[in-house]
Amino acid sequence: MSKVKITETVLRDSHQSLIATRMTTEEMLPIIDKLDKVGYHSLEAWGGATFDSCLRFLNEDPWERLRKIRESAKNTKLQMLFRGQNILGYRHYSDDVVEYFVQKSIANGIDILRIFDALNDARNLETAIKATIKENGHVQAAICYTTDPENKIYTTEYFTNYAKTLENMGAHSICIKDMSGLLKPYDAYELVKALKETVKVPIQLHTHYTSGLASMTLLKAIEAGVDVVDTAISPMAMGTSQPPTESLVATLAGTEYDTGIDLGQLDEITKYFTPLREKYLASGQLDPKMLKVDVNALIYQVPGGMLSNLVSQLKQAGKSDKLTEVLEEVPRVRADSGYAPLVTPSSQIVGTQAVFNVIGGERYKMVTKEFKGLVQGQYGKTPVDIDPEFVKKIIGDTERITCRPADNLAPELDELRAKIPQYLEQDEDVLSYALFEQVALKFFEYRKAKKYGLDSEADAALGVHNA
Ligand SMILES: [Mn+2]
Repeated sequence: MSKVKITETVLRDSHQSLIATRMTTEEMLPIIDKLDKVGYHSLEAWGGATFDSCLRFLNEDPWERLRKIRESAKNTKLQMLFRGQNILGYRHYSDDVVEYFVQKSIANGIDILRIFDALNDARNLETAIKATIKENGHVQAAICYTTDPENKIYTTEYFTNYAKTLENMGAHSICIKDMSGLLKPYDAYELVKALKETVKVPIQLHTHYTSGLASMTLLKAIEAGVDVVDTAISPMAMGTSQPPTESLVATLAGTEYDTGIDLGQLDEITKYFTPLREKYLASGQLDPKMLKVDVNALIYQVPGGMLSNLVSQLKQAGKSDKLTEVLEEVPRVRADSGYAPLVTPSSQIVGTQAVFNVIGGERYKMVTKEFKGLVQGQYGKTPVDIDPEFVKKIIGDTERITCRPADNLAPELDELRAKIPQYLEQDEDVLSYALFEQVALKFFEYRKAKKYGLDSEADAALGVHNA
């Protein structure tokens, strides 16, 4: 049995899950050298939320962050999360934007791209996979893990079939992406065993501690032969984040799964992040509520983040008493609309429609634009076909999209560049603009003001961002 390898998430998912992605580059840089010496399989360092947060809240250039991390992490692979044809955004982009984004990510320091699609529609991964292979990057194709109440759709066979498809498309490894902490230990054992029998490439497991299962789930997955697991250094672990790195390393030490990682070295990293955790707690950025075990995800099969969205939508509408009704409506809306895994953006689309169905007094009396898009096929093919009568009820005679949605999109890059010549200071700027238009423009303004020493304007821009 080979050693288990570890991906450390402290630079990406752990602070995304615990402190709304607010860790700054300045807070990261002093510890990169030590992280680099541990012997991790990889450092997860980049993704949609970190990119967005850099521009929107931190007045940082996300590309600059990546280059700085790369500079101090000379030995360890850097990994990012990539939403297939959505890149790091919320809509489908044309192929030329996807290809250019992949090229620039790798040129600036990314080694491994973890690529997924919210509907597990393999066609939405095609372009990103091809581009990554072309740039000599590592394609980690991810399966969004989810469940259905009767275990009829998301069966072991569903996942092994999808993994086989992804391997045939050129994936160098497969990730089970359990974004909501739904994967239970014995199910993980069975799933990993089945995947190991189906595909030849390494299997990695990503989960969240939210429902309190994650450390047990990793252990059972390891016993089933998983190759790599995601963990977070303990001050930034547990709650809605990943299981703690140190505990797993200690658990496996001296066994056939020994990670080879030295606990003493990890302790130095723990010591670095402990005062930062205290700082986040004191400032309120880290809410102790995020740290408690939340079994709602298992009861209602909705992710923790989605649950808090539903609560706040109902509160805004003055209908907080309707939460139970909404939670009962979510699985019905999900069933009506093709049983998508609940992850960005499908979780928001299904959740909001469930809220409308309950507070509107009549189901589908009000239908959101995004829900119509999901039913129409704008996001790709849903895991289960939608009943034609329901389709007609929601989109009338509008034609459905059955091809890969990006096949309908003309190249966008040149047009995007032509819109903002005055702001382009590096090749990558057009990509920041493509993904987060207004937010990127505000950042470009801030950067310009700062560069030319217009301090008052720079401060004003900072104020707007933090509002
Ligand atoms: Mn995650």
